[in-house]
Amino acid sequence: MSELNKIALKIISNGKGILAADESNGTMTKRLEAINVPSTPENRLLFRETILSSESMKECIGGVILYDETINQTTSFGKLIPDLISSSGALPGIKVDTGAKNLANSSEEKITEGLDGLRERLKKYYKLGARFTKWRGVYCISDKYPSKLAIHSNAHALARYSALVQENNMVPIVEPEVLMDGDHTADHCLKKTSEVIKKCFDELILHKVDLSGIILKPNMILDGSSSKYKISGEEISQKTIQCLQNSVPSEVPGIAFLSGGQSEIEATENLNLINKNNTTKFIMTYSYGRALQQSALKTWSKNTKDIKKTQNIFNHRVKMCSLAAKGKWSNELENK
Ligand code: 5MM
Repeated sequence: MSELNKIALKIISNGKGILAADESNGTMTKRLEAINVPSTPENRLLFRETILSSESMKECIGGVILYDETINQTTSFGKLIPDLISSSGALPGIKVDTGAKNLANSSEEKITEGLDGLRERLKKYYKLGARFTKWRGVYCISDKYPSKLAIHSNAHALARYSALVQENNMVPIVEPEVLMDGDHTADHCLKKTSEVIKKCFDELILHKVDLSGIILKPNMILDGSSSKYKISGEEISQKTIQCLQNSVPSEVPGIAFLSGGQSEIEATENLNLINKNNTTKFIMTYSYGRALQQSALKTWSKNTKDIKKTQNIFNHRVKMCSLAAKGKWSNELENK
């Protein structure tokens, strides 16, 4: 077993998953302004140190993805953020892409940037404690999109990123996100997501990436958010499993889904069904941003000093997701 494989398994085994707390300052500002909290470095830190100090971190979170600002911050009680994460038994991770920009010659689509100077940045992040990283490719979906150009160029970038990350002894999270926006059907999502993932693996293999030392972070197979169709959770789980079974090489240790705009309950319920019906050998867990933090953020905004109340909400959400990662979640436990 390679060192990278061990790290990947440590992050995602035994019902553990990933907390995606890597919102860039732009995104975090939108989230905080929506709850009438000024987006200052201090407030961004305060919310994050509150949830990162929660009890459920120990049992349910294997890794936390951070943004550059956060990995360099020290909590109000004097602990470095990466040390706070490690003290709960989880591994600190870092988002290393610099965002999705318009793709030349297909400007309605995006290409994720950040390869320039990446090798040097990775060394700096390793010293700060990071043991895994994240890069997100974003694909819009419609009759004509994602184009071959977007599928190819984002896969190429994800592979170059992954090779550099492994060269620096960290596990790359490979995140190709086919967005939920649109009126497409789940079958169209299945077709396009499969194409996107297959191309990512073609490129990862070409770039000699050790597939046993990565974690794939895909979207689930869903109807578009404005589609008139709404398939059942059972169908979501079956189509998602079918997609991954047919497009992910067997060496990959596990899959950690993004929530992509699903509600907290939808993301939990769908993950639970995926695990109940999982016929693959892949571990299937969560790498949620919004679906782990939304309620906690709302509660926190009402009284930022009531740390316990925010932590209780976060603990419940994380525990429900952890149960779902084992196929043991139920509505009764949700509402208990
Ligand atoms: C946490 O949000 C991340 C994106 O932040 P920026 O857009 O500000 O860079 C995002 O990559 C996230 O890690 C994944 O999309 C999963 O988050 P969700 O909310 O979809 O589970």
